[in-house]
Amino acid sequence: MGGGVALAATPLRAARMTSAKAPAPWGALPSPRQRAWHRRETYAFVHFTVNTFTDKEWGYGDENPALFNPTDFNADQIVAAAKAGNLHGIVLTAKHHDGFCLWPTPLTEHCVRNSPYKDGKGDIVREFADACRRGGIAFGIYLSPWDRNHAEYGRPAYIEYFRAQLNELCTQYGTLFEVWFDGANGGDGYYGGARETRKIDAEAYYQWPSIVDYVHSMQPMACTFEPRGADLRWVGNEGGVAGDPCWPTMDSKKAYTQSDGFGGIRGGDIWWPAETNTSIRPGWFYHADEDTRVKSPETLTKIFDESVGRSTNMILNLTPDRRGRVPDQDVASLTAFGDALRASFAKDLARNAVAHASAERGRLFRAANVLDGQRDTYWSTPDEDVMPMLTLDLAPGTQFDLIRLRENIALGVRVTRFAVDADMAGDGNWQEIVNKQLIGSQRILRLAQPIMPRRIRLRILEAPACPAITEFALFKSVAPRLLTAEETSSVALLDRALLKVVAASAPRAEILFDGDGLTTWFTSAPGSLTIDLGRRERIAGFSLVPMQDWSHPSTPPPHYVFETSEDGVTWERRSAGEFSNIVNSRQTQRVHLGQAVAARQVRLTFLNKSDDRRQLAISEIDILAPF
Ligand code: FUL
Repeated sequence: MGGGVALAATPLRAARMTSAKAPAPWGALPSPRQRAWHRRETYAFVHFTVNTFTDKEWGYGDENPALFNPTDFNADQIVAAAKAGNLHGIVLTAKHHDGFCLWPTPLTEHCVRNSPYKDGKGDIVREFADACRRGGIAFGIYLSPWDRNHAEYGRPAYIEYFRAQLNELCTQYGTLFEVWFDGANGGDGYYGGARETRKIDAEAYYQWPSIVDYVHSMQPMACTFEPRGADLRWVGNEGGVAGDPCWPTMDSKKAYTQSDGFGGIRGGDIWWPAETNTSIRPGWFYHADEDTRVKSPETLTKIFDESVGRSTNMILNLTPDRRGRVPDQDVASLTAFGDALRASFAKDLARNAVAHASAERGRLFRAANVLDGQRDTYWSTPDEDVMPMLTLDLAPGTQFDLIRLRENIALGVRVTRFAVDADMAGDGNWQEIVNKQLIGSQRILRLAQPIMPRRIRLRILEAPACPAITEFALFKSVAPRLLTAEETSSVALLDRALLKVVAASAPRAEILFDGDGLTTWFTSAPGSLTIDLGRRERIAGFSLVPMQDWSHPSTPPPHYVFETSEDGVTWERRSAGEFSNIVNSRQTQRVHLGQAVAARQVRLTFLNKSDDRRQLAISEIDILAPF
């Protein structure tokens, strides 16, 4: 059992094998804090601040702290939602780009101390830290380096302020597992009243390695995110997908592009693994009009496969609402996703298999180690044997569709390419079912359908050093429960099925309501659109998704006029203005009327004051209901 085929023959050889030394590490290696981070696999982001109350994604920095007023904040509810979704930690936006601090810091007036929340005596960071500890999950913080409120942003005094903020957060809230520094940095903002654009050279301005050292001096196990010199890198997109493969190594001497972040660099000289981030909704903050756009448990499972399954960690953002709670439909999706994941990985079906290998390094490194559920025991081979094979003879009836492989990353990433083969009838007729690069901390392979072979084997096809495989596990997936219509429905938007275009400056305007962000309505400027709501409604405003294709020569509409009518004859102008930062950021735009109005029809006019020759391009429009 587990002994090598031709090994352990003579006492002399057996003695040599038992005392065989561990293989030498190969290539870049993770630090202890990175090794601990790799084991966390899935955790939550929480975006919650003044933006939650202004319905924005990026605050300008001039928001009144009095706006921050959750009516029923409950950190334990948010922790419970995270745990339902199998998320083992929370990274909280202690300060987003608008500069508002969720903790009562003496360093600025722009903080929760000056909000109505608990009469200015509240501390949201502490409530999260305590709830995480009570719930047995880890806690970390996001601190935006960009601060659109601070008068000194861009000058040396702001760096002192930023470090002092870090000092407070790293010394007053217990152990942190992660400190997140956002790459979005510099642009227009309030800046203490200057209301101007400030650009910085981030590397020179922050001196990131010294900030990373500063964090580690206070929080030795906290992994810092993103800038060069940090423990973790960005995966290069916010869609929740890592490259296949996504090497945990990078090249310290080369400039770093987004696509390097996606795939990593095989053989790179530094261990700088990717964290894969995405939000459970389209935005990072809560918007009532996204209540129907919560990612389904199936989508979350796909994100899990394409992040954790590719040796990265998954950070899934949750968006507490104005009460200060994760909304019901998000909890339903998280629970269905988490339940399916827990059930799928509950039982390793390979535990009763018999493992044998084409070579073993000795008894300490025998093939059976891949079945013992221990991360520090592993199968390895003599140094020169870099393309061995490990076979599992399965108990009859073993049916599975998930394969999980793990390397002992303390010894580096050793396997470059591997295959998995199945012998369905046990007659030596092997079929290759997987052929991939990279195992790393964890590789999960989901088969299109369950199989029930007699034997399965791992073949190392390419490697610069002998393998160190800690796990070869098999599971049978459990599909997430289907959510009911009630669990996913919302009241924040008018029913799109009732909306009718009655006049438009260009054809095909119906595709604005097709729910498909990839279809686009083009019109020359000024464009206009009259929509019949199907019946008299109370409405609170509208939202607009601009086209996302940056390579297209058209432009999102920079200006709008919004009118309503109760009879299609008399019109009232309700709002007009500029969409903030639409041309550069292409975020969803939301226009809220001061108070809800009755209407049967709405008319939108889109202007492009700067360049009338370019076509305007819009993907989606919704009419907001009062909430
Ligand atoms: C981005 C930010 O600009 C978003 O607002 C959000 O915080 C996301 C996680 O990172 O760069």
